Amino acid sequence: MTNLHGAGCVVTGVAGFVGSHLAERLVNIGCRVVGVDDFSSGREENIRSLKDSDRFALHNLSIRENGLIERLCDLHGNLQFCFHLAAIVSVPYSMSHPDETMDINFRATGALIRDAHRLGFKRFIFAGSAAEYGNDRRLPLREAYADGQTVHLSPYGRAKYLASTETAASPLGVALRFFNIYGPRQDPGSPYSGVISRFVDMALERKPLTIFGDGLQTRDFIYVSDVVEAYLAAAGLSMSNPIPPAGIYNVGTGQAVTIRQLADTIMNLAQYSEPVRFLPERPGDIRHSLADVHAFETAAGWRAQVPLSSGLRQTLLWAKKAEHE
Ligand code: UD2
Repeated sequence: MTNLHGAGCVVTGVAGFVGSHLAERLVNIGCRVVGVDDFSSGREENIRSLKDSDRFALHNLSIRENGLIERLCDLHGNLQFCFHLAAIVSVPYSMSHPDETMDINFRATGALIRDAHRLGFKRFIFAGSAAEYGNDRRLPLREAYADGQTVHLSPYGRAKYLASTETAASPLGVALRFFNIYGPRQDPGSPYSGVISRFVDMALERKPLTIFGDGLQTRDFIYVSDVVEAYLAAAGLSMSNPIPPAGIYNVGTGQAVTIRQLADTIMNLAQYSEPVRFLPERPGDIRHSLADVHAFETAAGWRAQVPLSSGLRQTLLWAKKAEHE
């Protein structure tokens, strides 16, 4: 078991949806967190509660900053874990800005991991994505299916794949391939925002939920607190779990849900029953996505705990509260 007292952690993308939840949890278990964000998509309000903690420091910097890790080590001393979440997160943006996406989502990651290794970090955990599988139809998706033959549907997917591969090649590297993450703080703001954040927003505004296509497409939705626990397990910071070897691991629930079922569940929980609106299928959408979760279960003893209905209830509660703030 790792002694948690004062373990020093870098979290890039700390003001993002997932980064802020991860940083809160790390601070709560007694770690020191050095957060980095350039606020290109992160938000101040996500880290409001962290700012008062004497175990949290924030740097408004890009991950492309030369010598970033060394500078943070000079300022804060004894840093051992790097959780690298900062990235261009929009797939459409990656299509119109492929070079910038490669630079930030792939090359900058390589530089960070090399520096972390040189400076004696214990672990470097990278936020990979189900987009690394392209449109592979062999479900459930196993880690080995993404390889040199995979056709990626966007520079986002390609860059995540290259960065995961480079991470896993390092002795301290663990890449977690996240399926569809949802939960409080996910921004419903654009047509490409996560479907759950959009449906929750529409249900609370009493607007019809919009389904692209026939709604029989499926996804593997994972709640943000399960994702945070997966990060801790990957770092060896989970109390009783084995420390997984360097590598690439899927993080999902292993359960497929149709978009129609999802819409019904959200409307039920929100006590709202307007008929849904069917719109044309979204160009480039994949039909089904489902994680094979055995590898991480075996290596780290991790398994998703939060049932979809509970996660949705929490998300709705948060969104209702946020409406009134
Ligand atoms: C996810 C990622 C995307 C990329 C992709 C790779 C999110 C938010 N998006 O896209 O960035 O990594 O995976 O596979 O994690 N839908 C509706 N109505 C709506 C919104 C969405 O029917 O108002 C449908 C959408 O057409 C899709 C499904 O819901 O079939 C899920 O959409 P999504 O954008 O949440 O996630 P996904 O898996 O398409």
